[in-house]
Amino acid sequence: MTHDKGIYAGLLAAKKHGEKKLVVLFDPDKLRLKKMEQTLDLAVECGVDYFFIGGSLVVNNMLDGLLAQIRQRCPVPLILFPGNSFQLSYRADGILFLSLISGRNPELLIGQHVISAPFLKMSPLEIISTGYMLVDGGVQTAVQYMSNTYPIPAHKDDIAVCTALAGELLGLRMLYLDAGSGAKTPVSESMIEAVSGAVSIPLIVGGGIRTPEKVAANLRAGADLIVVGNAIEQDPVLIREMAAAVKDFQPVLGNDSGTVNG
Ligand code: 1GP
Repeated sequence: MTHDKGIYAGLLAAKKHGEKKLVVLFDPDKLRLKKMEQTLDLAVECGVDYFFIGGSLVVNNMLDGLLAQIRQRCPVPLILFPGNSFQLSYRADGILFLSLISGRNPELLIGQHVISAPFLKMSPLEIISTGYMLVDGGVQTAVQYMSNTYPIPAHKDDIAVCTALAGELLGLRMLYLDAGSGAKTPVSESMIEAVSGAVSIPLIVGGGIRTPEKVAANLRAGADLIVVGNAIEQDPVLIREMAAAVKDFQPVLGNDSGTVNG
């Protein structure tokens, strides 16, 4: 049976106290062993909060192996971020049970969920239903092609807000605003601010984030979790700066007013 491992409860508590989270995304198809070990060690050293594991197209059958390798080396919670219903494993701690609410592809709104539900119901994973909102990032990303959906236009904050509201009202427990891996233009601060002001569930933001300045700007705009994949994969040492940007934003200890440093 599915387990509550406290991941979501932790995220809700963090949101309540204004604490922000840094997530590193690993795509099992892009494994480079040496960089991987360096990345894991840096993630532990810098206090990365979660790892997301997944990709639009996992072709190398390395998911279990990758999860085992990470687990052996570090204690950071592992959350599946599956591109399809083949990317499931009991070796993770939790899973984003994604509904692609920015799109109109019924397979990704409910079809794949029906297929994976019996597996997930029996699994030890903590299941966190998440409204996934793909936003135009200036290039056609893998997720856009593979999902056969249109992203939300980058400047249509109102569409993003209405989509997010619908997701929250449907009972989804988190929202993920994603410009897609390798996006040229990440999600704008204006869209993040509009969405975070409209809903009260935790907001994940990712896609094309390459600098600590953009991390800080997204947090100021209201993102609760920041996901970085490509940039860290290319230069693992960037974790230090990204983590420092998140840390700068944490609430001042002992201050109940929610004041932040950032
Ligand atoms: C993609 O949000 C993630 O789904 C991360 O994107 O690889 O561009 O950081 P990047």
